[in-house]
Amino acid sequence: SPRAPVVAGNWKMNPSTSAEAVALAEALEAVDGREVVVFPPTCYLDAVATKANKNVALGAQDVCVLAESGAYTGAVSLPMLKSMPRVDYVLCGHSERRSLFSDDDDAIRAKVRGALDAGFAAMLCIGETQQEYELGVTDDVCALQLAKALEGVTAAEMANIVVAYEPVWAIGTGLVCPADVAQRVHSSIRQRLRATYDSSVADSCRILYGGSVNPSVIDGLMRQSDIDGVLVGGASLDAATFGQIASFH
Ligand code: G2H
Repeated sequence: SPRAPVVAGNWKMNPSTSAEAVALAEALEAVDGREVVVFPPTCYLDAVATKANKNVALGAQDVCVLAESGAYTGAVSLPMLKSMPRVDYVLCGHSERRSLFSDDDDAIRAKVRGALDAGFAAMLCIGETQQEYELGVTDDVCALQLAKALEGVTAAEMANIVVAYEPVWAIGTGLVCPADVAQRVHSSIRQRLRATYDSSVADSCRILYGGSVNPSVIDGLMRQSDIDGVLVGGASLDAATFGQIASFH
């Protein structure tokens, strides 16, 4: 594929201490020809930036776009992230943000817009629930989430968007979406990008798979023509395991 593969690690609300976060950061390895990215908790970003291999990119798991500063207790703004060293990405629309923190389509669109305007790349997560999967509406759900989050995003700005397809039923469950099923959805997402934008946007946009990715399934996933990388949760918390995933064949 003409697209540089991305192997991203979403640490979620882990590890429990900054000492462990630093140890994990120090153990991260870059891999030639692959973009390795990690999303640590925001409170560890500075320490991770200091310790991590310079060829590993960093991202924030979330951002508050209500204001740049002010009375927003607990929130971290885009300028704050911008002032941190080495932060390139903002994760937007993760299913845990959607389900546990009430991030709706409008909020996600605002975060994507804010991230792009502030000069970050946005990694946009979309994906259907188990019920939607069983109803056979996966493509429609993904198309709608994609359309809403990317409303107003231009073809030129699409260079700074990475899409992550994460079927909710495969997240943290150990149930990996079969590679051929994921390929079919990725192809449908790329088709949507082609219809909304053009072939050049569709052919250059990286579409990652996420959901219980582990070393035993990575090669099968990466052999699919429309799977351009992975977003790894649980398995990214062990540097050796994450390194194995990043060194897929
Ligand atoms: C999906 C994924 C990372 P896990 O949320 O974003 O997590 O690999 O633990 O299923």
